[in-house]
Amino acid sequence: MKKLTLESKIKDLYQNPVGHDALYKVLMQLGLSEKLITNAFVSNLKLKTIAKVTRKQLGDSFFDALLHLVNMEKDVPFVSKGEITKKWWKEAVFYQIYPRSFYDSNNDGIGDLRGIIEKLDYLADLGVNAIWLSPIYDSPNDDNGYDIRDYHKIMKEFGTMEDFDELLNKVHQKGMKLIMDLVVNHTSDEHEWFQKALHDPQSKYRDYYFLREQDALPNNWTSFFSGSAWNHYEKENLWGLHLFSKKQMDLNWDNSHVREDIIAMINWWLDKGVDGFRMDVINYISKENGLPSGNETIGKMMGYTGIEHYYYGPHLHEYLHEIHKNAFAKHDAFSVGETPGLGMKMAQLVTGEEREELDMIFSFDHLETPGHIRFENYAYDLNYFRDYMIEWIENYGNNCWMSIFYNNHDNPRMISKISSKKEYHESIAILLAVMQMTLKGTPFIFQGDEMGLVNYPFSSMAQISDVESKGYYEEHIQTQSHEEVFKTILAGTREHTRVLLPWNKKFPDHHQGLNQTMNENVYKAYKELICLRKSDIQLIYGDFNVLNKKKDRFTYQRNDYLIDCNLGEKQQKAYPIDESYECIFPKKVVSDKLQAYEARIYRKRG
Ligand code: TEU
Ligand code: CA
Repeated sequence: MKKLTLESKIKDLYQNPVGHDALYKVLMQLGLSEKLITNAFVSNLKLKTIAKVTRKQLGDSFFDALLHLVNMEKDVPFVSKGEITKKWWKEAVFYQIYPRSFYDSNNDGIGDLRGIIEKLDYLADLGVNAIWLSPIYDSPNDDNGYDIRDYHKIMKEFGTMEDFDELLNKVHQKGMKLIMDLVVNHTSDEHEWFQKALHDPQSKYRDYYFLREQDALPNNWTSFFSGSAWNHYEKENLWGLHLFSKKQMDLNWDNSHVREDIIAMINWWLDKGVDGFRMDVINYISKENGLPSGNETIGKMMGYTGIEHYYYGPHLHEYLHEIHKNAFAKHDAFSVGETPGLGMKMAQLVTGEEREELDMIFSFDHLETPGHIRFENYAYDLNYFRDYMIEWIENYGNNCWMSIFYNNHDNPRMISKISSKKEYHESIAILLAVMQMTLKGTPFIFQGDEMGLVNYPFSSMAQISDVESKGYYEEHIQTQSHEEVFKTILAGTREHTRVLLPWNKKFPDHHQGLNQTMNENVYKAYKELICLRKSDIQLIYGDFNVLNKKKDRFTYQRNDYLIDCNLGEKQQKAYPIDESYECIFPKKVVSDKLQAYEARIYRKRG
C-alpha cells in the first residue's frame, strides 16, 4: 500500500482500506452516493486542496490525523471469488443468551446457569444449534459481567463451575455448540492484577494496565460511558485508563506477559471444551504508542475523543494472529470479534481466512439509519438495511463470512425502532426472521427475538440500572430537562434488551408488571424458518441475486429460492411467480399483493 500524503488524491485515499471505510461512512452519514467521490473531478482532487477549503470546519490537524491513521495499514484486502470453505459456524444458527435476564430458576430475580440448563430443550426445539453466552465470570457487575474480576470463576448469582460443566455437557449432548464471551480489552478494577498494579509499584502487574504518575490528565480521550477515560487514584497519585466504566481498566496488550496470560486463560476454557469465543471490543486492544491526544474534530464526528488511536491500532493484526495461532487454531475453535467502527475493507483484513486472525466479526453499521444515533427517537429505515446487506454480501469476498443480527444486549429492540405501530409488530418480526434465515451469512438470534419482543415501557430512571444509561443521564441532565433526557434514554437504552424474558411467570424484581408476552406466531415462524435454513445448503452457501431493490422492496434469489419482502406499510404487488415455483412460506397465500411488511419464500418445484 503506498504511503499517502497531502499530495495524494481522493481516489488514493479511497483505495486505502481504512480511508475507504472512513469516507464511505461519511458519505452515508451525509446521505450522499458513493458516485460523488468516484466521479473524475472529485476523485482527482488533492487532499491538500480539500484541507485548505475545509480548514475552518475541520481544523488544522484533521488531515494529518487522518493520514496518520490510514498510513498504519500496509496491506490491501484480498477478495476471493473462489469456492467457499465449508465450516460448522457458517451453517449454524446462533442464539445469544444474556444470562442475567434469560431464565431465573430459583426465583431470586436473576437469571442463572440452571435456568439455561432447564431451557435447553426449548432451544433445541426452536432449532438453534449454537449458543453464545454473555459473560458468566466472577464480577462485581458494574457493567453486568463485562467487568471481570476472575476469569476462572463463575459469577455467584449465576451458579457454580459444576453448573457450568453440566451445561456444557448437555449442550454438547444435544449436538449444539457453546461459545463464551471473552472480555480482554479490560478487566474489573477488582481483578487481582489491577489491585497489585495499583498498590505495588514494584509489581510486574503495574505495566499490565495504563497507569500514569503525573499531575495533568494524560490525554483528552473520553470514555464510552461519559466523561474522561482516565480515573484518578488520589492515594496512589496515579491516573488509570478506562475506555468503559471506571471499574473497567484497560489492559496493556503491548506487554507480552499480558498476552501470554490471556492466551493461557483462553486455552484453559478451550481445554474444557468450549467451542469458541465472542471477543468483546477486540479491535480496541492495540493502543497507539504513547497514547497521544485525539483529534477534536474526529472525536466530535465519531462521538468519542481519541478513538482513532485504538479502534484499529498499530498492532491489532499482530495480536489477533498471535491469539489465533496460540489458542484458537490449536483447538479448531471459532472466533467472532465484536468490532465497533470497522467498515467492510477493514473487516476483510481481520476476517479473510488466509490472514488467520478472526473467523467473523459483528459490524454495527446497519443498526442505525445513517444520520441518526442510538440515543434518538426516530424510525429506522429498512431500505438502508437492504442496501447494507447487498453491499456486504456482494463485495465481502468468499474468503470472508458475515454475521447477521438485529439485536444484542447493547441495543434497543429492532422492531420498536422500525415502527411504533403495534399492529405491524408481528409482521415486522417475521419479516426480519425471513431475511435473517435466507440471506447469506450466519444468523445470531438474540434472546426474545423469537418471541417478537419489543422495547420495554420504562417510566422512570429508577428502573434503569445500566451503567451507560446512568452516565448518559448524568451528563445530559446538566443542560437538558428530565423529560428531554429521558426520552432519548427510552429510545436508546441498553436496558430494553436486559429485562427478564417473559416466560409467563411472575417477575419478582423491578421489572415486575412486564406486559409483554411471548408471541406464538413469531415463535412458530422462527422455528419453521430455522428448520428450512438447516434443511438446504443452498440457503447457506448458495448464490445471492437481487431482483428488486426499489423503495420499500427487497426481492432476491438464493439459487432455487426466491424471497420477496415488503419493507414498508403500503401494500405492493407480489413478485410475478410462474408455475415452476411454489410458495413455501407462509404456507397459505391468498393474495397477489404483499401486505404491510409481508415476506414470502418461494421454491422451484421438482
Ligand atoms: O460493547 C462495546 C460497544 O462499543 C458498545 O456496543 C457499547 O456498549 C456502547 O455502544 C457504548 O456506548 C461491549 C459489550 O457488548 C458491552 O455490553 C460492554 O458494556 C462493553 O463492550 C464493555 O465491555
Ligand atoms: Ca436466579
